[in-house]
Formats: sequence, C-alpha cells, structure tokens
Amino acid sequence: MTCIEKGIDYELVPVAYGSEAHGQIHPFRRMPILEIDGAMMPETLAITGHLDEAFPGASLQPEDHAARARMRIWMAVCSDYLFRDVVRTIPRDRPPTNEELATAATALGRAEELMDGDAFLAGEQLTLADLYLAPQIANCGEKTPALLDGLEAINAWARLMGERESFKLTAP
Ligand SMILES: N[C@@H](CCC(=O)N[C@@H](CS)C(=O)NCC(=O)O)C(=O)O
Repeated sequence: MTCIEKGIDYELVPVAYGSEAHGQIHPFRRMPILEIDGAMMPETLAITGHLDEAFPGASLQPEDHAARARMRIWMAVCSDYLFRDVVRTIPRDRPPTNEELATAATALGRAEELMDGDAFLAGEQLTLADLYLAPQIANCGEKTPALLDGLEAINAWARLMGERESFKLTAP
C-alpha cells in the first residue's frame, strides 16, 4: 500500500518461508522484507518510513509535531497490541477459542476508543499509520468479521480505506 500511495514501482518476490535463505535476509524469518539498492531491509516500520522519506511524492508523515506523534502512537498500537492480540491471536486454521476472541475484542475495543473522529488516524491526512492498520483490520474481517460488529469508528474508517486504490490493488 505504501508503494502504491507513493507511486513507487515494486515487484512481489516469493521467498522459501522459514528457510536458511529466508534467515539470511530477515534474522527473524518474517515478512515483509524490502530489497532496495542492492540491500535487504526487514521490518515494516523501517520499510515504510524509508519508502516515504527516500522517494518523492506527498509525504505520508505529518509535518505537525503533535500529528506526527499521533501517527506514531497508532503505529505502536498496531505493532505491539493489535498485531499480537488480533492478527496473531485469532487463528486461520481452526475456530478461535472464547479466550482468543476475548483477547482480540479487548484490543479492538481499546483501538475503537482511540479513534477521535478525524477522517484518518492522525488527522485529515493519510499517514503511514492508516497503511499499517488497514491490513490488520482486513485480516480480522477475513477471519472473524463478528469481532468488528459495533466498532462504528473503526468500521467507518475501514470503509474509507477500502475505497483507496492502494487497498484494492493489494487485497489479500
Ligand atoms: N515486527 C515485524 C513483524 C513481522 C511479522 O510477523 N510478519 C508476519 C506477516 S504479517 C509473518 O511473517 N508471519 C509469519 C510467521 O510468523 O511465521 C514487522 O512489523 O515487520
């Protein structure tokens, strides 16, 4: 999504997941990994920040200090809490337990409370935080749509994100 929002050409390259070769380009054998200028860069935060800063086009990080902090709050929430409690906790290969559902629902409820009525997470401008949260909410919607019931602010924001070309073109 970040590449598309910035107008950067990219190619998705398969990797032998968990292999030694994978370990050589990501020490923890995860995704994503950006290959750029002959170097391999792991980790979403580093990758999306680099794409935004190293390429021309409208910035995806606000100039205003408070808005930038708000973007980082959301990115921390995505990275630390929603990724762990929603994306990782809700399984794909079996129905979730009640405990797993409760863990995810608590995290989503707290995220809902953090929404403050702006069009995007850090204000009226799209930022890296929106591009981080959108796939996480889509992941939840694929696996357990009922968890999103009643989360009005998150659902309104997700509808807006779902209309973007960058979302449609990268749909799972
Ligand atoms: N902190 C890492 C997390 C990376 C991560 O866990 N990625 C997931 C995909 S979204 C993954 O590789 N999962 C497969 C696995 O854990 O084996 C980042 O933000 O890049």
